[in-house]
Amino acid sequence: MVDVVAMGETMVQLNAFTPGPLRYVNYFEKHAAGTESNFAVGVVRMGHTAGWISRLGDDEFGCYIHSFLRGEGVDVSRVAFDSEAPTGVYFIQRDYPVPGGSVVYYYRRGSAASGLGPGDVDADYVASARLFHTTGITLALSGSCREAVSKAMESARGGGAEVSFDTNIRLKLWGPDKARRVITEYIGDCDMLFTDPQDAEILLGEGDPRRAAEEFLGMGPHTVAVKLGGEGAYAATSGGEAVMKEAFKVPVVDVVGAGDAFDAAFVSCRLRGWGLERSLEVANAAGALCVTVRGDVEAIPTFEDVERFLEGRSQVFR
Ligand code: KDG
Repeated sequence: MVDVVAMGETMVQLNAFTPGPLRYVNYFEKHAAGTESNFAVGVVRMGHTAGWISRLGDDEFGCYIHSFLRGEGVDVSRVAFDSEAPTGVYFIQRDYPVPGGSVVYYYRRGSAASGLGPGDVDADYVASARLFHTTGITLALSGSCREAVSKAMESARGGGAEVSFDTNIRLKLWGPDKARRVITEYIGDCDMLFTDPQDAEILLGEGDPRRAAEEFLGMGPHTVAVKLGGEGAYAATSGGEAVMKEAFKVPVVDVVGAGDAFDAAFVSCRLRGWGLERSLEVANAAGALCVTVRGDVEAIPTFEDVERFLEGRSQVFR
């Protein structure tokens, strides 16, 4: 039994070592990355137990991801290996054409994780957790992934576990109309919803954080957090609370994965019963720390790291 169960695809990320178009990049750094497993690593760092449900290719990259996540303390007992389909891979192009930005290129069609289905979901395992988490990326992967999400959400709710969901719309995986149609069907079954103005615009035709949060709250979740990148985040609850927190200014090295660090820290604070304002501050700190280092999970902080960050007491020699 674990506190939190996350489900979705994890890929090998090949992060360009030099800036510019990928065709001219000769060196890449290998990382294990996937929004839901990033989240699982984040909640483990924050002091909870977490499990990850997925499928991996029975190949070198699958072995790498499996042992990496196990090494991070994530329970991988519900991960299946598939000998017929590969582990997905994606590349990150850096600083081009937008300096400071990243472009993602996926090689994941037909991947092992896109074959995830209801048979991969251990209903008792999910029902015994305190929270189940997934994202719009899993919903985009395939019909069987959507069935797996439905079963996991149903199991969670049946067992009294909360459901958290990040809209995470990736337009390289599906078009805005399908994303809206599908994601909207699932929002009513979520307790905590994470989104950003771009996704809110696609889902509601409303990118203003306050108005979007209000609309989402009317669809079922009791808590909505709207991530605003370098501007911070806004969160509101069905109980009438609402907080806006500015982002921490840090040197930005790699923005990919920051949203997952934010979600994990926010959920962790809420599971501890902390208030909205403190939760948002810790989540902003986790997102800020994450962008200072290459890779998705490497700089997702522990609570102690967040505390030191917030106190500004980090020391060079420890
Ligand atoms: O949040 C970071 C993820 O988007 C990244 O690691 C890749 O999971 C990923 C995906 O499917 O895009």
